[in-house]
Amino acid sequence: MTLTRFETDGRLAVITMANQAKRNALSDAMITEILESLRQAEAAKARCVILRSEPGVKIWSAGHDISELPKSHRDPLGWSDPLRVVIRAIEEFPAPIIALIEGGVWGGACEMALACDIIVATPDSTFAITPAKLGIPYNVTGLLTFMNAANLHVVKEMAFTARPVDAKRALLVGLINHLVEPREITEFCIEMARGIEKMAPLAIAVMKEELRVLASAHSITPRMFERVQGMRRKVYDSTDYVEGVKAFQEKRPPVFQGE
Ligand code: YXS
Repeated sequence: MTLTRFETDGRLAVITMANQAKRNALSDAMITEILESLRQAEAAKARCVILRSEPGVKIWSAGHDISELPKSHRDPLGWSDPLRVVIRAIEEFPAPIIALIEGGVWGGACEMALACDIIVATPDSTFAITPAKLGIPYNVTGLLTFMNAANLHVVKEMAFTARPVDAKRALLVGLINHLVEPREITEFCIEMARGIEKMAPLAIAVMKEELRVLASAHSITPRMFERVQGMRRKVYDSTDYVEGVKAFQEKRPPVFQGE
């Protein structure tokens, strides 16, 4: 593993993203390593997992690796996209996952952090929902992750402005569980994990799965789903989608034409 580190003592597993050169962008390779760590944690019957960056970073993760997004005419967030796969793996992991956040959390990484069960962040953390900045039609289950993490008006403001929300506001709106100073956050999360370890793992695993099932229980008809999928296709087929990705790669602000 070159982009992450994995440590476990059998009860607690810690996954550290360690690719600051690319601001921990969630590339296929990075996600493959996170999935392998989750598999090892499950095999070790870990009772709690901490997902973190290296201490002291300015960017926890820059989100989906933009260079790996399809150029156009293909759903950028389809079922088998690595980001979708790791979100499901986090949601289905049979023990609590604590997201230990330091620095900026962008786009798909914001969803990945919010898919974790408990979010603990330092005061310098920020959270940004960025599809609108890149012309990307986020997918239905991805938006549900955000909806389950915060009030709809907050989610809409974050999604429509793509502006980062600072940790203080994130705590106020319930996006995160705790705000903890950098020098204390590791100990804080480990102490919480040690407390979880003492609880009944089978009861926790089933309650986590019940809460996942309940949180995803929304009635949407096949016709409704196909309609929004058709609307999403128009977006990822648009010149705006091409412009969003191109502007990032050319390190300039995007100019969207609405077509
Ligand atoms: O130029 P080099 O080779 O050094 O690489 C640069 C960046 O290109 C690279 N990098 C990324 N590569 C792929 N995907 C990314 N998301 C990504 N972000 C950064 O890392 C190297 C250092 O980046 P640089 O110079 O910009 O660092 P910085 O410290 O000045 O700024 C850090 C950020 C995170 C503020 C800045 O890199 C940035 O704004 N990154 C993009 C954040 C973002 O919009 N993420 C959303 C990705 S798309 C996604 O997650 C979903 C599909 S969606 O958008 O729908 O939610």
